[in-house]
Amino acid sequence: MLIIEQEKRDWLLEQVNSTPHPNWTEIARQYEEVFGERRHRSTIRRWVLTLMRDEHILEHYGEDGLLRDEVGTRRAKLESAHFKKRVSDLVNKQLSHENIVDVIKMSAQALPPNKIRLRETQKTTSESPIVAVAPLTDLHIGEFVDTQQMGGLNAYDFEIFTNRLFGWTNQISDLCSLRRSFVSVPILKVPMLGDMVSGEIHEELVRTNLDNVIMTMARGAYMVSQSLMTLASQFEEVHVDSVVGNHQRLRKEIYYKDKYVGWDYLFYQWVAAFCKDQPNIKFTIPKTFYQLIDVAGFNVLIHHGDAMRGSSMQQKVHSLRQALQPQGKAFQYMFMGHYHHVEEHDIGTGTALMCGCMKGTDEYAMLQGLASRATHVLTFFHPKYGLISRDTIYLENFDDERHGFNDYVPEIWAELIE
Ligand SMILES: [Mn+2]
Repeated sequence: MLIIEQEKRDWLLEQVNSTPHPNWTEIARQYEEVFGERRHRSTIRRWVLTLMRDEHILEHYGEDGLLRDEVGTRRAKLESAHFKKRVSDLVNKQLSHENIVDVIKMSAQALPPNKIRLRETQKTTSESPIVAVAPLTDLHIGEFVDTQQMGGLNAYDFEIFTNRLFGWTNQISDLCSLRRSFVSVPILKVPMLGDMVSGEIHEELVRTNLDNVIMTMARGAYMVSQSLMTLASQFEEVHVDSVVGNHQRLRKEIYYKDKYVGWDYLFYQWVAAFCKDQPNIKFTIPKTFYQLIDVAGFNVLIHHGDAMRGSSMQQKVHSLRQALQPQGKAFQYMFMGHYHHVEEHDIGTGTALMCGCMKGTDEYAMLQGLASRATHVLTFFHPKYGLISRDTIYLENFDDERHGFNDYVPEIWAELIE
């Protein structure tokens, strides 16, 4: 139950009852005008949704119902804290991370599968189908970037993340349709390159994150699953290959042993669990922090990019090649996240590509002189010519476009999909 003065309560409910599509930015602006308090639009939205829920319970179950709900909510919060502590305990005791993964696989209900409706190409002039590669990286879900401190350069919260993800989904779909006017695109690859949740590796993140890392991970995974399920209906196959980032780690200190143990790894497991009934999505979630994936016959090395710290890109690529090549793991391309911007390096056989970032510039990046836009890339691979094109997707374009995902998260996650 939300404790808020009656006057504000009535005013807020009045605003949303008068329109089927409330404009939260506008309501937040008017709220400040009427009550003289500045509240972020995501806060206003959360309040209103809670108030509407309370009203609904009161109407159907009376005061007792509200009380029961309050008790249930508190219990769920305690359980969430308890679960978090158990995760840390398990990890600290070096017990098997797989136990947690098993719990996720058993407890998560899958989203209902989507029908696969391939948009057939009318007449293709090219014999060889091409492969689309759309990395998802550095979502930093749960991080809050304050637009006021950023001077309006960027803003980030859960709602903006969801809007950007929805826009990304639609643009990937559009850009593939464009190609389909001349060639077929049966396979979509979505490498997930790490830093999916904000995590708690810095004190300032612990202080300013929007919610605890457990809820963030589950809600974020639920949104990403809906995005993948939407795309899966448009391709014969969708391959999701993942590597973990550096923000996923459970402790502030940097560790290299058991690097897979952390929030990204669990996030990927949640996404896979939500998508398990969709027959044409295949997940590869390894414990290694790099993967060689086959794209139209080319070897693409994917990793987060934090291993490339220090010396120049050319040197790092060279040493990786020297180590991997004798094992028959030669790579022609390399895809990374971590750098939070898009950049290409020619590495002789192809490209080392830094694939952007969903969060965009934050306070840290701006003050370190690393400002850039929130971008993602979409690339296409031809079986003979390799990477033949790269598109850039500017994600801030979707900030104010209301997404179409289901973002209602009940207190009990098992009821997530209803
Ligand atoms: Mn990052």
